[in-house]
Amino acid sequence: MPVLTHAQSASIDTDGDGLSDEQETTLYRTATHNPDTDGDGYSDGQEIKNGYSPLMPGPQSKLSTSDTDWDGLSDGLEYKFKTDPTNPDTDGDGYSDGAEIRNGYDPTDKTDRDKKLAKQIEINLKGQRMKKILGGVVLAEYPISTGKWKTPTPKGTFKILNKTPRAWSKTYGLYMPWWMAFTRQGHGIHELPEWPNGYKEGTNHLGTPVSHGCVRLGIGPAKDMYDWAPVGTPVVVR
Ligand SMILES: [Ca+2]
Ligand SMILES: [Ca+2]
Ligand SMILES: [Ca+2]
Ligand SMILES: [Ca+2]
Repeated sequence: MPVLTHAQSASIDTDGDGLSDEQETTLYRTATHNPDTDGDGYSDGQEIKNGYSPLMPGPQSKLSTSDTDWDGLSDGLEYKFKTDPTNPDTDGDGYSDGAEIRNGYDPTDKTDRDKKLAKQIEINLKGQRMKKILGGVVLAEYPISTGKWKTPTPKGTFKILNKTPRAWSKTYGLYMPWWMAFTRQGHGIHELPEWPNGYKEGTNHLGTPVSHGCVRLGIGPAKDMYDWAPVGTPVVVR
C-alpha cells in the first residue's frame, strides 16, 4: 500500500458522503463508514451543507437548534467551538460545554479550567447590526440603530468604559436603559430610549440610523449584551 501524504489522507472520503474521514472523526463526529449517520435519508455532507445536524434525524434538526448531547450548546456552535457534540463535557473538567460558553470559559482546554475566551462586540454601521463574539465565534447578531448622518457613531476600536442599568441623558432629556459607554465623548450602547412622560422609542427604528451617535438595541438584546459584556470588552465599530 502506498504511503499517503497528509494532504491526501485529509481528503479521503471512505463513505463518499462529501465529508473527509478526518473531518468526520475530528470535527463532525459522524461515522466514516456510513454516509448517513443519523439514518434520515440525507447524507452527512448534504446536512452540513444545508445547515442541518448529521447527528439528529428529521427536518427539524437544524444545526442552530439541535443539541445532540443536551449540554445547552447547539450542534452548530459545537462545530464552531470545536467541541464534541456527542459529549456534554468535552474537556472533562466537570463543567458542561454549554455552561462554559455561557460563562465565557474555554470548553476545550483540559489543562486550565479557568481559561476564558476573548469577548468582542462588533458594530456594523452599514448593515445596522451588532455581533456578540466569543473566542472568534458569533454567538448572536442583533439589529441596531446608530447615529444619523449629522451625529454619526464614530468608527474605530474602543472598549466598554462603564456600565449603568438606567442612565439619564441631561443633553437629550431621556433615559437610556442598560447603558454601556464606549467613548469619553458620551457614545454608548443602550436599549431604545424612554422619555420622562413614559414614551418609549419604537422598535421600528432598529435597522435605521436615527440616534445622536449612540448604538440603540431592542428590548431583550440590550439587557443580554449588558449582562454579557464586562467593562473592558473591546467594541469595534466599522
Ligand atoms: Ca465521509
Ligand atoms: Ca442524515
Ligand atoms: Ca450540545
Ligand atoms: Ca467542560
